[in-house]
Amino acid sequence: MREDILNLLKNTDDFISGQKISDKLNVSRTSIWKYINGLKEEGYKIESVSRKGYKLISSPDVLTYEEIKDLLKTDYIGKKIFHYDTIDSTNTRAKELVSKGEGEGTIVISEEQTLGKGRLGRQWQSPKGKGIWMSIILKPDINPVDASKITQIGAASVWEAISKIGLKPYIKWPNDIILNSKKVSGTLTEMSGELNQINYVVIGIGINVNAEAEDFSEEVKPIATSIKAVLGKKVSRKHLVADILNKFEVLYNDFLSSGSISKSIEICRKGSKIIDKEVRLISRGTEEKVKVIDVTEDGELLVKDVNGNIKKIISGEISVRGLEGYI
Ligand code: BT5
Repeated sequence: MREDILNLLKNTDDFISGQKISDKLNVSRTSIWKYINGLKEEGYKIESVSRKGYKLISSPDVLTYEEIKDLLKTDYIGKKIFHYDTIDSTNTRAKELVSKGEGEGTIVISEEQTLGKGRLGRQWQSPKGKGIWMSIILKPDINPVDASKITQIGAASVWEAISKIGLKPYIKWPNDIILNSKKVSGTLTEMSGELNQINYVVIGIGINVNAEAEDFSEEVKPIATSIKAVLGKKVSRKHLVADILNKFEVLYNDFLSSGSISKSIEICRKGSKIIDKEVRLISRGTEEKVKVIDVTEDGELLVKDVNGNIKKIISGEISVRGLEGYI
């Protein structure tokens, strides 16, 4: 009923009377009043004028399906959104939901994560209402070794959406999005499957949208930034979510039909700043200095080591750092 009332308010430009809502939805006017108060508590600004009824003035920036649906151009990505106020990790929740039968395209979004996960057991700080903390459930019929390519599709989609705001992000292979030399977004792709079959892939995307420096720990502060910090003003999270999902579906469909992520790689190359640069590759405690040559059509990093040998590095358990520091 709450959704029905909200939909009526959204679809009416002017006031809608309590009587009209009552007739349409077959609900008492006292109940309507209660629902309206509930919506107001959630942050919807609703004007109530006697004899005229109710009018929706503005909606809160919450990442519920109702707030995002009108901005989506997708066929199946984001057609179902599980929204939480607070949760341990959207990736963990997404995996639980798949085991309960949730299918391709379902999204989990939380306003806050208390145990947000980075790669390799690292932590992802996810302050309340300040970012996009979301996971996409996918069930691609692909070879499990190709699952990591989906990270590149995610990174390309986020890069495009942030660029659309007018900023100049770049992609630090394989999963970081950087603004002004600091990390604004990261992607964590998790997979369950057997040797030659995928059960599911969960791609978790974290973006610092309206976060302030104080929202991060002392350790993360020097390397993290947010879109607001760089742009100098708040950004609508729901538009950003929709832009990412709209782009993601196009690139993911292309991958499924062609078997290639070349369209995403094109974006990753365009957005990459490490091509032609010397970097340190860090993996399981070992470090190697290499020169980056390219990102391959399959999403691997093509590098030249100190002995002049050319190697392909697959994402997975590797981190890339600049020679002087994080970037
Ligand atoms: C990542 O890991 O960059 C993947 C982050 C994925 C987060 C999303 S949010 C939705 C979904 N649900 C989850 O539980 N996770 C996903 P990695 O490359 O390992 O980077 C982690 C490192 O980035 C940490 O060790 C910190 O140094 C730093 N960090 C932590 N929180 C950050 C933040 N909010 N912004 C920038 N850097 C951060």
